[in-house]
Amino acid sequence: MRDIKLVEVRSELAAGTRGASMGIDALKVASLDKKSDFFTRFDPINVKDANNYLWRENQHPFANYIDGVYEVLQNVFQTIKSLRSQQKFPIILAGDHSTAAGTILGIKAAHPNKRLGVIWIDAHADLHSPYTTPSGNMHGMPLAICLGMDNLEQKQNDPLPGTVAYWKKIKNIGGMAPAIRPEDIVFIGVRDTEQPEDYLIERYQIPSISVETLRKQGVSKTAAMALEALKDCEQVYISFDVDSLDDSLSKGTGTPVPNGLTVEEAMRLNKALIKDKRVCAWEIVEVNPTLDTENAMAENAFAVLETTTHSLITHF
Ligand code: 4U7
Ligand code: MN
Ligand code: MN
Ligand code: MN
Repeated sequence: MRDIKLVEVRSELAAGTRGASMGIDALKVASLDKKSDFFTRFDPINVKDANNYLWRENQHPFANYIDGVYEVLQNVFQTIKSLRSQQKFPIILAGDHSTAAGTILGIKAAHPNKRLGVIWIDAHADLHSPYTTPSGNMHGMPLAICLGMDNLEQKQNDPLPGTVAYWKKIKNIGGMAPAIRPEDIVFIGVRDTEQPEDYLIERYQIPSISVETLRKQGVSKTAAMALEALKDCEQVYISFDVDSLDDSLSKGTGTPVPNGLTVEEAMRLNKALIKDKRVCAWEIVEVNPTLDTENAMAENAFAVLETTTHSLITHF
């Protein structure tokens, strides 16, 4: 049996549009509208956010609100490290995707000798650093944080010294950087990347399974392939950014992208992946109800959350 702990992080600072911190509550509204008892079954932990930074001026071009993001990531890190040390299985509901870095660093800190693989289901590769980001939004940076990669070969920006100091501190949360190796990442559904990210994917041969390939070969084979690519990893973390879904199903997220997954595909994919015994945490992020109509995004995301959790509970 898995000892599931629900973790809520109302993160917001690292997204480019406002409102992702309300995503968790939108998921709860969706569950009520669907008459689901999902949220009665868990007693969630609330991780402290730093959304008060939004009322101050951003001091950090190329890494917006990195001072606040650093606080949130430290809080997520502590929570996940402690849960994993107690052998709990965290299911994390978060606003912006930067929190995934805190989760990954926390998993690694609890079990530093276990090689950690990451399955990243997203329209984006989230491999930017302050030196390469086109937007300054840190939800595009969590994997670079965990890899400890600045990608200076592809440098586009000159962040301020104060920003660089925070970036170093963030990469070193937990003091065991880097937490993952590039060959231990698998992308699924990634279809909107920039040149500096393409460079890293190519250079490190990071496996990336497209929506088209998933459709051609089927969901089960895709899940098996992703897990096989991580065969040398002893623990696996799955991160699900709702913009992996097609833009027709994900208007309520900050960066919708065409040609994405259907809800059915996302449900079957996560359901299959989470049955692997090495999977030790699962995360869903980036629902933004302020961009949505009639909470459609949260309803789609909730369907994925409920199905995946159900698969975890019934399988183990
Ligand atoms: B998400 C982007 F330029 N790459 O860095 C950027 F397209 O967590 C998007 O995957 C990042 O939603 C999206 O701003 C981050 C952009
Ligand atoms: Mn994305
Ligand atoms: Mn993302
Ligand atoms: Mn996103």
